[in-house]
Amino acid sequence: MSVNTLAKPEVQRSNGLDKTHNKIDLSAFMKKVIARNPGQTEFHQAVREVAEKIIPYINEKPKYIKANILERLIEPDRVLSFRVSWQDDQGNVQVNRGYRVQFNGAIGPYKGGLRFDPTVTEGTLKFLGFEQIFKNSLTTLPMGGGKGGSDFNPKGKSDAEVMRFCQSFMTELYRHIGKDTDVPAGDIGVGAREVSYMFGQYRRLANEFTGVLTGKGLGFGGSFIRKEATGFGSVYFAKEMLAHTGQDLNGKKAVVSGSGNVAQHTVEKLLQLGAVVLTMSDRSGYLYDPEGIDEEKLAHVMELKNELRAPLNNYLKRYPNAEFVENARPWGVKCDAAFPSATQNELDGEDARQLVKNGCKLVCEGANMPTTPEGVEVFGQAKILFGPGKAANAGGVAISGLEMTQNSMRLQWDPEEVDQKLQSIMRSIHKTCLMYGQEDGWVDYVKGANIGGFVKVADAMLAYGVI
Ligand code: NDP
Ligand code: 2IT
Repeated sequence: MSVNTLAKPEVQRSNGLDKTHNKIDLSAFMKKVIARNPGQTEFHQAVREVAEKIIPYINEKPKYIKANILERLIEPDRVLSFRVSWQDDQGNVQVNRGYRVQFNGAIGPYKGGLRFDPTVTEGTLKFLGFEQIFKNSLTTLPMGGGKGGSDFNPKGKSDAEVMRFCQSFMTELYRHIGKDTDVPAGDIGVGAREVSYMFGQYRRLANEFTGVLTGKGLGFGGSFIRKEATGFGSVYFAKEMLAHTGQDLNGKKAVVSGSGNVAQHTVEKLLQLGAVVLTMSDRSGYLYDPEGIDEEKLAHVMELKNELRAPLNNYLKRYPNAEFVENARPWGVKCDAAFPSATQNELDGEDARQLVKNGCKLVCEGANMPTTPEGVEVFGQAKILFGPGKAANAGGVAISGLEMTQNSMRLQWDPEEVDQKLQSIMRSIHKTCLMYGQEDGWVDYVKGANIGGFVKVADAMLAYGVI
């Protein structure tokens, strides 16, 4: 079989293809990914996790090898980077960098959130945009993968400063997005306030009211359940994994990290399904409430985080029986189920061993790539239920997709209808994971999600020819 980029043996090797069998070799492939994307370690990590599962699959499918699909898939359609100048409350001119990674548009408009956090780099957004391709494909909805954001830090900024930043950011971004081109939403540091400022500026610049951003307010084009969807969806996914082994969440002890959008609604749904929630966390440490974080306490966390924008340790002022452990993560607390819902690489090999040792039987990733590769390996060896982010947290973008649908139809479905659709999408993602990830007496959800997300995108790329 001939492969167009294999004219010379040297090229063949650097391509990661084993020249005798025309099969892709993982380590040669990764060597090239690292050389072509220097310093973008999170992107390397995300690609490796996918490549490990996809390569054995496509090595048996010459059509993908021949079309060099994997190498095309890891190269973004385009990466936009731009200056964002804005004035702070003292009148000083500040400069940040804005980005949008339009990673893959094969199956629909680019879709994915915006992250505002000082740690944001092009590599971070390439990792997130890459994950988003597979996640969006798993939802069954027609959405391509994208991600964007800025190294702007919203912490400690006034509403007026956040507004000026968002308006300046959108003044450049608006020419690159559109309801049928690219539809951003929220992520870390971008919630209802930021989406509203950005949508207001887009509407003003483009002079049109369209579904160009999702996560909008309910009175101006937002969908019911979008706010809750990532957290609810993650718990629905956990419920499916448990049901598959004849169990449920009732009475299970759960440890949750984060206290933002995803964590809050994960806790809300866990409580509704009878679980006992012992922890939440933020950048300063974790909260351990041995009596359980109930609805009333959760409402207080929401007030602290969403309205007062205050650190989580303020919880102790109202509930002094709880503990706050500074600069630590909650994985040492004994539990049946863990829901990492804060950020990437927040649960490492050591944490994973501790969880398994303490009897944890399920880990469901509300965040994107919260578990390090070593951690994933520990869970795999222990054969516990492990739901990777691209499957488990896909409920958020799924309801974003349905917000786009409602905007196109110019109507708004009621909350029960959207929640039903969310549950059915999470069930379908679980089914896809089973289809590709079922092993002897165990389900490899990482494999199932990666291959399940890959096939539709790869087949669309094949159909388009060489693009
Ligand atoms: P938020 O900004 O609402 O909340 C983030 C939470 O994580 C906060 O509690 C924050 O602490 C904590 N956190 C952030 N960075 C760190 C860090 N470096 N170390 C420790 N804690 C940290 O974001 P979301 O809840 O929206 O996002 C959480 C995760 O879920 C991210 O991985 C995101 O990509 C993913 N996700 C989000 C979706 C969505 O719909 N929003 C959809 C799918 C995935 P603090 O309060 O101190 O800032
Ligand atoms: O990581 C994610 O899936 C999100 N931040 C949500 C993206 C979206 O477009 O709703």
